[in-house]
Amino acid sequence: MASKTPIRVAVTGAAGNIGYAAIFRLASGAVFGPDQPVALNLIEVGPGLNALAGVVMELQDCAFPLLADVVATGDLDEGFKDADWCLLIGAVPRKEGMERKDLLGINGKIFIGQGQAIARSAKKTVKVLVVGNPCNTNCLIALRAAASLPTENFFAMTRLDENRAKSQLAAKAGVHNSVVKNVAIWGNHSSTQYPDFTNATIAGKPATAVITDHAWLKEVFIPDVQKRGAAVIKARGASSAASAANAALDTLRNLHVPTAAGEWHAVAVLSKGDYGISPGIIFGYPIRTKADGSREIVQGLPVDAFSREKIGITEKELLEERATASEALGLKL
Ligand code: NAX
Repeated sequence: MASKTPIRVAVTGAAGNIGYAAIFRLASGAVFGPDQPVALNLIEVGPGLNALAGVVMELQDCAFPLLADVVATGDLDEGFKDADWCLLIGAVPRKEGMERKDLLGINGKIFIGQGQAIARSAKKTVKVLVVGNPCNTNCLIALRAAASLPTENFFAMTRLDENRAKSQLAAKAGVHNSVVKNVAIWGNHSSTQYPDFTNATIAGKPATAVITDHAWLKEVFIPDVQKRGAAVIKARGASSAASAANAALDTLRNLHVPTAAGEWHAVAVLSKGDYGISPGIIFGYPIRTKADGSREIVQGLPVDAFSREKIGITEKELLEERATASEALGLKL
């Protein structure tokens, strides 16, 4: 095995659909590279713990050269112990008849407990990526519960939306998706998100110059990206799992490795007012990882009146979610 110190990744919901699609690739070196050992702390609850025992057997059966250690547990402190990264995937799904407020209350309690345990047991430099929905507000709850940790190290996943948007733009332009860059996803990972085609590029040119059908961009592309998750559920009979896992791993890699000059990726972070957004919500921004490993919101992108209106809609929804979660949990987020 490579001689570097392993990177320890804690994963909640590890035996669920997304967890199962993520951890084998993590163990194979797909995220941190072929010379970087990885240790996995796998966290589950209830019946998920039985399934997790089988997942651990499968990890053993892969004999991964880079997998240094596996911990499987239902205990949060054991699970987050010494973690460099926490990938918070497990969450309670919305069931029929459940109000949004109920969902925010149930998941809120989970993310309070997880935030507190991360602050107690993970490394002080730990970085946390929340995937479990509603991921922006769950991330805010975890961040507030882990008050001793730097707020800059908390992220919510909007990368699946970025990847979906890139793929749609590439198909419309008749190019490979690898030449589509800089698609910001502003705001919430929900149907109000704003996939920003105005700042995107295709083969180095503005996307709006390559795709001249601007009515398509405004009236077809945006709602298609916003509702892509629902379309996958309709077709597959289950929600996005492999693509969500892939996006989570893309996010980890992008936050770990410096971003190429002039490029950025989509991830949601705590707003401090950049681009006029209300401070104190977890908002999807264009983000770069700098050479020193720290991250910054890309500044100075043009935001036209159309974009401003769309960004305002998703900002309003996040403010409402924060108010609803605060009320459900009886605290001020
Ligand atoms: P599954 O129901 O397949 O798996 C969830 C797993 O989490 C289960 O095994 C369950 O036992 C476990 N779990 C539940 N509560 C837990 C807790 N408190 N601690 C540890 N484990 C816990 O769901 P899956 O399809 O994997 O989706 C997971 C989450 O990702 C959902 O909340 C889903 O809405 C969200 N998604 C987020 C996306 C994003 O882009 N941010 C996209 C995909 C996905 O919809």
